[in-house]
Amino acid sequence: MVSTTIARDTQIFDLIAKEHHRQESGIELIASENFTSPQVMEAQGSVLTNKYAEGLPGKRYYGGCEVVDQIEQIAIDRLKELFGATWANVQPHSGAQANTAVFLACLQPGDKILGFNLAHGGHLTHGSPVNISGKYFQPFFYGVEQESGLIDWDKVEATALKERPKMIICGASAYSRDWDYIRLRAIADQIGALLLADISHPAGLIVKGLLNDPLEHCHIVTTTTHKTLRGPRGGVIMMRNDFENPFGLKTPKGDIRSMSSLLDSGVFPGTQGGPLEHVIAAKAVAFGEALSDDYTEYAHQVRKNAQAMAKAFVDKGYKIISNGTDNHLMLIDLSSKGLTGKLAENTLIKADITVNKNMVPFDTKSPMVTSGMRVGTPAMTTRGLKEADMERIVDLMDTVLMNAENEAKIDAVKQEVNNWMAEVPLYK
Ligand code: DSN
Repeated sequence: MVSTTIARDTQIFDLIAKEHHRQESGIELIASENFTSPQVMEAQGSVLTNKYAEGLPGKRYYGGCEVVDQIEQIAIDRLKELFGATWANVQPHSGAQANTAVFLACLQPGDKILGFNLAHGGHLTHGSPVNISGKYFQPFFYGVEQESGLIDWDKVEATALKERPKMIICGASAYSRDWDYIRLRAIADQIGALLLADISHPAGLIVKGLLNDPLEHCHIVTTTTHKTLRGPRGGVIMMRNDFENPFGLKTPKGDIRSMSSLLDSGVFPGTQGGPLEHVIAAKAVAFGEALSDDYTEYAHQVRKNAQAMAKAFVDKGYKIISNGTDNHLMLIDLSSKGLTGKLAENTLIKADITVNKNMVPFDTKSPMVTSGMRVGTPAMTTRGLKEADMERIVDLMDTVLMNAENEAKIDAVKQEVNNWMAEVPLYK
């Protein structure tokens, strides 16, 4: 039997135990991280990891897929219900994979794409020259206004009309405001472009109606499943309405293909092989959780906490890009406090408070130093914290940041953080 003949890998399991302790004992503010439920991890750690299932439910290239077919279909159905989609593919291994599959399905090498500038809060996979999206396609960018920190839709329109991209991409990694999908669709329609929304960050707030609905207006929507959605690490692609591909791509028989069939092929065999059915099962569990009333309450609290946190930072004289937040995160410009993002990240971690350094729009510092930090509330809201706790977190962060050279003060904050987190255990 496998279980009795293989020695336990204590080297790895000891490290997993250490990581568990790190997560339990610290304050987690990375906006893209969250804590899944035990049943999500149980599904992901199941025997499903043993199964190959290339293809789609009912149309596989392997035998023995009767059970995983049911699991994947449940994941698809729950996701469609959650977002009001009519078509979904739950196989992308990540958000980057989901986006790459969309590009393969919709574009030809060299086609123009227009995305939100990475240096202003956009994402690597929306045209960055170091990513396949910027190497295989011709990227153009829109950004935020220096004064307001907001996207100017008129400028997006002007760039779109000038460059005439085949695809406009909206969505961000570090933008705390909502998106005008109606306006973006109107811009896309003027030039016959496809509109892709990558809602990886705010997806969990969108499903509860706390932010504008991208599926109503965007041709295609991608998201990761592990940020506000609180599922396993992974990606998905969705549409509310299927349509014929607008650029005339035909099958070998000469038929015009529907966008859903192109997207399915963009995932497999286009950019992936066997789907991770254990992760898909975990996605199904997470989508089921997200359909619950408990999750509705959670999503509302994530946003209330972000607003309380933003106010607490502003009250202490910190500059938040765009002066506030509509979603779960905020981007803080630390330059007026005489700090860099790198110093903030490295100092806060000494007190077991985890954030990430982040470029701010028009940053003069390199991506490895940066002038800002990004913070978000999804993880600590999962932990049960409320608005008053956000004020306490900001107090602790401010103490650390204003005493970056004072090891005794930082150590005292670390003690407080560890004692506090022991009172709100993550996995009982
Ligand atoms: N790296 C993720 C984030 O932190 O936002 C996006 O891929």
